[in-house]
Amino acid sequence: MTTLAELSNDPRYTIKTVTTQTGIRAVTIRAWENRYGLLNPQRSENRYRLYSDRDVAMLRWVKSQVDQGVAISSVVKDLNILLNRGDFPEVLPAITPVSRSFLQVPPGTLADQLFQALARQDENAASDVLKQANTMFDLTTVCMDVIGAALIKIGEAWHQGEMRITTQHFASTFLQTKLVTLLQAYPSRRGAPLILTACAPEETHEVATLMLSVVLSHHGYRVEYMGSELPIDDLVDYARQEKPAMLCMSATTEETALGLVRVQEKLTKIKLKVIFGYGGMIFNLKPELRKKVPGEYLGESILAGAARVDELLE
Ligand code: B12
Repeated sequence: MTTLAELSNDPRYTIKTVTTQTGIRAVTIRAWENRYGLLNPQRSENRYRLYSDRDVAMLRWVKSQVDQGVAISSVVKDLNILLNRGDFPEVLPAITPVSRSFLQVPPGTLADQLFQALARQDENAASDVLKQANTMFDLTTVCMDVIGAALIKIGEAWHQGEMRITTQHFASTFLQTKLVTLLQAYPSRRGAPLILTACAPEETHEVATLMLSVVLSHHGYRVEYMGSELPIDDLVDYARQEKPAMLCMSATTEETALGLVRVQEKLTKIKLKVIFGYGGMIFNLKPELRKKVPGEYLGESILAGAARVDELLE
């Protein structure tokens, strides 16, 4: 991932803009500056504070630490130690949505640029596009509208024979790694329920499950992403051991959707008290399949699914 050191230090944004980009109130930003010496923004001619891209990213990092329960005084102390060592933290996308009026480039354009860079197997250019996305957009937008959209373009290019398999593997692995990093970057709520996420048996399409995992972890849950092509017995055995509140799975084809019935049967057989939730492309294309798969159908989109999980685990 990109570190704060790689971002511009040019003074650009007023405190009002920074508030929208970070979700931190202006009064809090000023209090952190006055009490703890966090940031020393330059001033415009009329004495307004002006923040740089690096400042904004630093505030997001500080907020992510505070949200994990670390005292602001300790966060600033830790940050200063890191900066003095030249050890800059990673750039995180904003947790709160960024107002569209501040966006210089729409997310779809960045998804196109990301796709083009990966199609050329140009890792540096792809990292630069993601760096820009992380400074401009909130987590959900980076995840769904930039990384997710680029992954779909890559899959489509492969399906249409326009992209060779090695490039598709390189590009998919690059982006899936970025999604996993996002999954690990956000703190879970203290005592939050554990959710296991996995692809349906024999399902090879992983993107939706990974994106669901990122969004659920952004909702504060402890999420363990189990990946694809898991043997059912092992998955059920792991669930018995870990006792998650929920098991969420995604299926893209009819065949893999029907594999979910077997998972549900095994869970029932061992009488595990877990909510079994599912969704995926094929349940949107063939809604009648929802009747065949027992458990909780979570909805037609990842965001709808995460909202349903909130209701179920409330
Ligand atoms: C990317 C992709 C691939 C990649 C997968 C990379 C990876 N590791 O994930 C690659 C190139 C490997 C691939 C391979 C195959 N693919 Co493919 N692939 C796609 C593509 C382009 C995008 C799928 C995707 O990731 N979408 C992104 C996610 C986020 O979208 P989504 O799954 O629709 O999810 C939305 C909803 O369904 C819902 N949702 C999804 N899951 C869940 C879960 C929950 C709990 C909830 C609430 C909601 C939810 O939320 C999302 C929206 O918010 C689609 C075509 C397309 N344009 O959609 C074909 C597609 C899915 N693939 C298809 C097929 C058949 C295959 C193959 C099995 C066969 C083949 N030869 O083509 C192979 C498998 C080969 C193998 N053994 O690996 C078909 C599936 C047809 C069907 N439904 O039966 C499609 C539709 C292409 C087509 N038009 O024929 N594929």
